[in-house]
Amino acid sequence: MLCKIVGIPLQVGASQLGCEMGPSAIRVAGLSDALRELGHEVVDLGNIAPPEPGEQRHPNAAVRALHEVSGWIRATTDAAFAASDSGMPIFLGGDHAIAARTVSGMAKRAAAKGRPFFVLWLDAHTDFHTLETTVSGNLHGTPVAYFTGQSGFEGYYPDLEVPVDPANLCVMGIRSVDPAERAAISRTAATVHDMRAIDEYGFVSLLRSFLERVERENGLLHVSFDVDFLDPSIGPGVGTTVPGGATFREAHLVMEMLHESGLVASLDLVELNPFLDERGRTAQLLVDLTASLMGRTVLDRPTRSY
Ligand code: HAR
Ligand code: MN
Ligand code: MN
Repeated sequence: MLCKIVGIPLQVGASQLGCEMGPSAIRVAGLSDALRELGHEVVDLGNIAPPEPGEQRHPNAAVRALHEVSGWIRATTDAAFAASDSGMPIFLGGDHAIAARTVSGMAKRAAAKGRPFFVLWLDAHTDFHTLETTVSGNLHGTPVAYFTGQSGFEGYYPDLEVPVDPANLCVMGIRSVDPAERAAISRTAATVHDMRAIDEYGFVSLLRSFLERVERENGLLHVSFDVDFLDPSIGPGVGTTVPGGATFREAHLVMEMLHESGLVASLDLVELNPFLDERGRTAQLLVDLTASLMGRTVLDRPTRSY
């Protein structure tokens, strides 16, 4: 597989600065070498250039860094669409606001190929705020609402070319949802597995049924991996830790199942904040998880064994 690495060092979508160092830390932790060891070809396309400075205000006075975030989003869509012409793009964040457009760039790619598009969102948070409902004003809490075509982004974020059908969205790992997001996402057809559901049914059965659907419909799958999906005890390098996240083995199992499915077309690795990390261990774990997603196994197993 040809892997295309694209860095998107946006940080002002989060309240705690530092995500702009995320792409560097993931590179330093050895992503390219890990992929090459698995037999993949790797092209590092470098980082997307930052947008022009400026300012834009929103009636919701809480909203922070709107011009900068929307500028990055604008720059990212084209990059995501272009990078996905062949091979598998791996987008290195940057805070999760970048997924507003990695996802919509990939949705555009799927539409160009005439394939249905699916998103697996691995996160402690649903990121389903609009510019009106966000209370913190941190725009990394908005990408899912944006790319599924919720209203309230018009004139602020770039016009959405191909919205993602919420019915094709599966969100896993959830344990922190604001009241407005909770109400809004429950009005959609999105599949949302909070940690309670995962405790009860396990990742395997919940993920398997989603992957079976993607396969049945010959879909293209984008995986958006927020570091805070992980339990803080194994992934401390993120500004928004929430207790009760995925364990080391659960996270690896998810990645291993994704590999076996053969369905993943693109990946985001977001929210890594190297300033908060402990001697690079979260960056290293992200590289190891990506290696699992790309085929690293403990022993040989028959493929598509799920
Ligand atoms: N819902 C909260 C807010 O809007 C927290 C959002 C945090 N988002 C991320 N990415 N860290 O998932 O402020
Ligand atoms: Mn997120
Ligand atoms: Mn999160």
